[in-house]
Amino acid sequence: MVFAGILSDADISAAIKSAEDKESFNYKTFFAKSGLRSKSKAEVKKVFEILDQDKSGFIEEDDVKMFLKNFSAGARELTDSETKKFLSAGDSDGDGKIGVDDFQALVKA
Ligand SMILES: [Ca+2]
Repeated sequence: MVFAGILSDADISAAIKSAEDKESFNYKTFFAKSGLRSKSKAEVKKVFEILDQDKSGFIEEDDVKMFLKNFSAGARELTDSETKKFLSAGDSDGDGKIGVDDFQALVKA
C-alpha cells in the first residue's frame, strides 16, 4: 500500500465508497473520511507527491482524473466535471494546477 503509515485501509475504503457513484465525488467528504484532513502538513505533502503521478511538482488535470485510483486501483476515474470542480477548488492562483501549498490548504478547508 502506497499510503501505508499515513492512512488506514479501512478509512481509504470508506472514502472511496463515499465517491462510488459518478458525480458524487466531494473532496471535503473524501479528505474527512480518508483521515487525511487530520494529518500533519508533512504527511499531506507525502500524499501530494503520490498524487502527482508525473512528478511535475503539481497536481494537474490528468493527475486529478486518477485521484481515486491512486488510493485504490479498482476505483473509478473522476468525471470531467468532477475533475474541473476539484481543480478550480484547489487552484488558488488560477494557473490550472494545484501546488503543494494549495493542496495542504484544500485538505484542511
Ligand atoms: Ca503532475
